[in-house]
Amino acid sequence: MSDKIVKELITEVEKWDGIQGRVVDIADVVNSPSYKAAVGEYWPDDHAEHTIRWLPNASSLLILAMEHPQEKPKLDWFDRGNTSGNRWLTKISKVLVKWLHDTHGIKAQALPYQVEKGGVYLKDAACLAGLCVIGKNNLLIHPIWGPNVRLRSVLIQDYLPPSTPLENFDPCYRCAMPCRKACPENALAQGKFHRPSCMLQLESDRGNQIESGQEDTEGSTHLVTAWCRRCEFACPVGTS
Ligand code: B12
Repeated sequence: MSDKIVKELITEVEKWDGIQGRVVDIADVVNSPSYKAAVGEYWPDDHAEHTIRWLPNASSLLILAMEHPQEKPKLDWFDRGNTSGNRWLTKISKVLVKWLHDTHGIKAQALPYQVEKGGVYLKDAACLAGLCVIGKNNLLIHPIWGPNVRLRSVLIQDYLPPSTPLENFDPCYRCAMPCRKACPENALAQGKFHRPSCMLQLESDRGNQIESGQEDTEGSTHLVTAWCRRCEFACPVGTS
């Protein structure tokens, strides 16, 4: 029965253009490498203590991946504290929460993006769910979309059978790794992602906003932050 629900759920997710979904066991997610690396950071022993309280005894997590092609840069433009890509994924998560409830009587909860607010480490969850693998650019690599993906998650109270990680997909094997040379702050030059260097570039992006091509409510030029995506775009994998 629950296999059938997962199948129906995935069909429901994939009715949206450029969206894929997979189910993962929440216990595996909170034991994944990012949680170990980030001990003490945004992750209290009792995760009910986050800004939002998780559904009690939740068992599963639905991971949503959205294709974020290069030719749609606006999806990533940061404006009024969010991006339109993230707003779109939030909307989809809420529709799916309602669908799970109305169709199967299953309680679910759309989780926030930020880990400190009760979100999960999305890359780890997407790897475990078999949507992508982690590449040498420290980003997820999707078999079709390459690193041009954005994520979101929905916590599900019932246990739903999880998907399995991808096998036989090793996109960085024998790659010359142009991603490692693409970073203007050399955040990948040592072979391991160096967060403070990446942050320098993103701070610079924040300080150098670009014109969106629209006007704000007062008729002035509307400015947005276009975050650096060079480590994404350097990757040879993907169609977008
Ligand atoms: C905080 C944050 C940042 C911070 C810090 C990033 C960091 N990695 O430390 C800053 C602001 C620097 C940043 C930068 C960027 N970010 Co960011 N970020 C996040 C956020 C909110 C949390 C990530 C985090 O703190 N991870 C914890 C650290 C410890 O993990 P980590 O460095 O990734 O390393 C762990 C994994 O690689 C894991 N791992 C390694 N191998 C394996 C194998 C398996 C099987 C598993 C399960 C795990 C695993 O183990 C490592 C720890 O030991 C997520 C959203 C979310 N809720 O998850 C987005 C997110 C990761 N960011 C994203 C993006 C796109 C970016 C940028 C390209 C900027 C941009 N244009 O938005 C850059 C890319 C930098 C890079 N090459 O990694 C996307 C990634 C999409 C993708 N294709 O992977 C996410 C998922 C958000 C989204 N919109 O969907 N980010």
